[in-house]
Amino acid sequence: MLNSTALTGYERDGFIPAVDVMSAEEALALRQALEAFEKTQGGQLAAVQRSRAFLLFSWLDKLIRDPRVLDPVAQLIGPNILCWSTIFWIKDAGSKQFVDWHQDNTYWGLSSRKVVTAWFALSDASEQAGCMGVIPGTHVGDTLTHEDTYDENNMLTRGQRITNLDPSRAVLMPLRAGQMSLHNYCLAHGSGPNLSDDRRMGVSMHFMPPETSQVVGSWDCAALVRGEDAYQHFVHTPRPRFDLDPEALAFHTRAAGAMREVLYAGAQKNLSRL
Ligand SMILES: O=C(O)CCC(=O)C(=O)O
Repeated sequence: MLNSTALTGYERDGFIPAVDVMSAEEALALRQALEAFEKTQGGQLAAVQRSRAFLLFSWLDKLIRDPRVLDPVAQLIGPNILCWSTIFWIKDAGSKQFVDWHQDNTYWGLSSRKVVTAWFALSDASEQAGCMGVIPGTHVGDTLTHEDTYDENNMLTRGQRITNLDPSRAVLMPLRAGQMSLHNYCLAHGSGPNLSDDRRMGVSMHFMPPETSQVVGSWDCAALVRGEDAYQHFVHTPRPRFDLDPEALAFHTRAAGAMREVLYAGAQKNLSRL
């Protein structure tokens, strides 16, 4: 559970840098499950497999419901919790890929400011490996101006970036495999390239209270992972009984498509990065 210092820090700064979730061995088993899947298809995840993969992999379906993840999240957003999406963030060793400074509330179409991202490390995300950094306090006040650059190495859907930001205020959030960071999705965040000799592998899980609604997309879904949903603004997703369960797989096609529609709304180009 989060202590009062962490909770006060979250209110003031918009993030909590490192929370222990599980041992490095347990996290390694999840990494191995993902890498075994990559092997079966002869290479990295396809873009569409990066998003909402809790509908594809039963280990990820379990992670978004794991009390070690949800107990701290409940302290931040309350007892009733929907998981809007998950996204894999994998930077191979030595790759030039980076994530420019951005605020997720600018393009997720969600009505609430109370959305929290739990970024879980499947491998060590050190400073050298390009861990995430945040700009404290940017989760309150006006949203900052963004521009779409379509930069080929920027992993964001449109290669977006905040135009006028002082990166000297950044705080880095290195994580060991098995830890997670928590940040409010209105907080400016980003990450540099992976200069280590191992893959930097993480999955972000995006949790929201059920009063949230989708204001951009025409149809959207979410997993009810704890408590009750008195609002029913999102269609509840099915659970995969096993990896690539055909029923959940068919739902994933629609769910990933709906998310892509939201993320690319109003963009000049669709780079199909998710
Ligand atoms: O993995 C990264 O470096 C960035 C992740 C991110 O932007 C997010 O979780 O919202």
